[in-house]
Amino acid sequence: MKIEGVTLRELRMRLNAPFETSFGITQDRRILLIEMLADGVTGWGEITTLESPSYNSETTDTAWHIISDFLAPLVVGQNVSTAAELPPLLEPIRGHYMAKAGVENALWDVEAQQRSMPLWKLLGGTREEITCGVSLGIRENPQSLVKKVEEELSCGYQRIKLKIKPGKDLNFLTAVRNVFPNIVLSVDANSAYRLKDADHLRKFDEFDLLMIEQPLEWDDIYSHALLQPKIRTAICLDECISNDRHVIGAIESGACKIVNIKLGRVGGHTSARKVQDVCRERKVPVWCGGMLESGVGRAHNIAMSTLPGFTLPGDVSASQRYWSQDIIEPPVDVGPMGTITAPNGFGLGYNVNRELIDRLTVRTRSWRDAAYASS
Ligand code: OSB
Ligand code: MG
Repeated sequence: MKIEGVTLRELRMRLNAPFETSFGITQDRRILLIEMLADGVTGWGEITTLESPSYNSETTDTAWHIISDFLAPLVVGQNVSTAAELPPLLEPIRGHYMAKAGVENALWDVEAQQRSMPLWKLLGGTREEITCGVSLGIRENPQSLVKKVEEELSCGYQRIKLKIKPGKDLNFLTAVRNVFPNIVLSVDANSAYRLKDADHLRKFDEFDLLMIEQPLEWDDIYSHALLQPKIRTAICLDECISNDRHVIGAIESGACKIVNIKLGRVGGHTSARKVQDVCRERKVPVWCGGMLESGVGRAHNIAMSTLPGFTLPGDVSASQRYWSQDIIEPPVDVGPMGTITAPNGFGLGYNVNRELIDRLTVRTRSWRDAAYASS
């Protein structure tokens, strides 16, 4: 595949409702999309950064910079036989996993279309249907959270994850567990606690949680290895894991029993596949995390979630939970049993709504291989 051109755009999209985590509130998303042209075929990728460096160190603007000044000039004009050959070319650029993932994933979409296959099959996916959970933001009071949980359960979602932070944890958990004693429940702290809070975190054990996600520092695997033996609840790492080497260290040191794989955070489909292989070999369950994506990122998440290691429900849910109108057609829909059917169309398997994308776009930059510049 000869990479003929790359277009980078920034879209403004407003979430239907503000989403609160331990690090802040998000409603107005600044979403970057990559449109890649190779051998006459167009593929799409999404950069899953947030607007501020509060989840990890990347932002919409750092990704714009890295793609504009380094990644796009490097990839345009390259000739590769498969998208999996792209990551080694990007290796000289340190970090910036989400920026790289957006570029690599667009090429995976191209490759799947060229081979006349759904992307999920090209990746090696084995499940035609993926199971879905929801991630619920921190709310004003426990009663309103209970009401929200009830709504999501009535839509069929198979697992409820509650965002928590100090002062808004045990009280909210107690309220939800009292009303729903048997649901599959987990919590996500986004690094809001410290190892010295181990006695407090041990109190979560009585709520029979599927997992506690990323309780400690975003970049510290060792502190989680010290915490896990002190609590019964399984630790799941999110922020800490950027590649297969990290996940080997985390599992071997006992820092986690479950892994959240985010396609952007690990740098794209090639790395995500390696991370899930490492976990599967060690019998560690994985699931697909979310970053409040538009339909393009969501479609990539669905494809990844069909890989055999993804045995737990992910944070991949219906488009309508996020957007009044998604940028793909049809929007992602979740069935009454809380599942999404992997699409049969080639590539992502959803149509990208260019007209809507154009309307939402606030800036664009394009690179074209010199050999095609005049065409
Ligand atoms: O930690 O999983 C997280 C959203 C933004 C940043 C980090 C996280 C999240 C979510 C939402 O939990 C997942 C989603 O619904 O997309
Ligand atoms: Mg998380």
